[in-house]
Amino acid sequence: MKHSDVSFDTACIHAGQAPDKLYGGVSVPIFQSSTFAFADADTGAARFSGKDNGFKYTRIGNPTTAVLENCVAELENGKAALATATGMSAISTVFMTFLGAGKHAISTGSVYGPTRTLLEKELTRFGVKSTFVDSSNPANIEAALTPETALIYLETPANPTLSITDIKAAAKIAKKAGCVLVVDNTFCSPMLQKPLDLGADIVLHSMTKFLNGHSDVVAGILVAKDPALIKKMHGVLCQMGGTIDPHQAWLVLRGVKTLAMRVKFAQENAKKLAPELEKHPKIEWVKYPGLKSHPQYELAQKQMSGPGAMISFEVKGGVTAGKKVMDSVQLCTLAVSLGGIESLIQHPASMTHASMGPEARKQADITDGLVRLSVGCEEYEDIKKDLWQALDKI
Ligand code: LCS
Repeated sequence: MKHSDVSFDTACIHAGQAPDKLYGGVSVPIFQSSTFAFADADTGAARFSGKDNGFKYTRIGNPTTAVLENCVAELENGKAALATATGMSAISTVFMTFLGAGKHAISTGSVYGPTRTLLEKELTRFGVKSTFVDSSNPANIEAALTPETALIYLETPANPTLSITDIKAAAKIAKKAGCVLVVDNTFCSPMLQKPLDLGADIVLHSMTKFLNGHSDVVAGILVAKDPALIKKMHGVLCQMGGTIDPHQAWLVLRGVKTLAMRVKFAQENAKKLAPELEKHPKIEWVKYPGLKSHPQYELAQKQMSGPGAMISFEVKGGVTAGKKVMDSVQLCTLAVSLGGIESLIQHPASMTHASMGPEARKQADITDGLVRLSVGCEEYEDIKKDLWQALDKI
């Protein structure tokens, strides 16, 4: 059954999955095996030469992982996918595949801290240059192009500013310049945004977040419409070694079954919370794609099928007041990560985006007072009561 034949919500439960052929198990079996026996030496040789596509070694491929890859590829309207040990493993694989000495990358300035650090501090050691731009204005992407630009990297909505980039406009620029367009779709999940349909070449996720959704796994994935791109990245991943473990892959498959339910519920909570937060007398500003005050509100309406469950805000009184709120919540958990079933609150400048350093944060508009809230699936009134009592403590 293909996603095109059923609704997205139904596809989350069934995509890429059928009862197992041996015993009819409804849940996909976990093939917890590092290696796979060959019937004879010729079969082994055929598998390594690519004439036979059977499994050989779990770093190179695993049946449980393959089911997850087919499932997420379908949900993203892609043709092929490559699961990885973490979101950062997906990101480093894409960079190691398409960048190299003398090559140049253009990236959204406000990206997950370690993504920017990887480009800015690690890959520069290997001769890669990067330019970070406010990609919410596509002209900034175009202006940063050089003859060496090989890759354009977008995070939209961006972590943690929730700034939004026009994927279609960026795709036009990438196509004209002959470079690969990569979109980190972690904040939306395929439920709310389909970058491949908007012209991106590769979409990636930290599956640690909404796709798995239970704050109990770290994992990543890369998806493309062109299987040749996935094949190229698979080659690099096999050498780099950032393969997902089959048990982790199985846990994510289980999480994906409830993706639509979780995202809808959390998003409903966030849609109610954001305007109420915006009116609260102790709040300086709120950034949420579903608010008319969001600078790219119109674009969000066009590009995303919903505004999501991530909210950023600043409390009057800046960092000190923000810390008081984070120290005073009792239901929301003070922790990094996002997209879990539980509400999580954190301080990007001192936590997720600390590695970027103050200069890069300033350039990316990540203020010291910004507090990020990943709205979970608790009852709305319980979340609101908790936040309001924490705001009262200031
Ligand atoms: N992309 C985005 C947009 C992310 O938010 C993260 C992690 C990653 C990639 C990396 O994924 P990982 O390797 O952790 O699976 N973001 C985190 C955050 O905001 N808080 O803690 C982790």
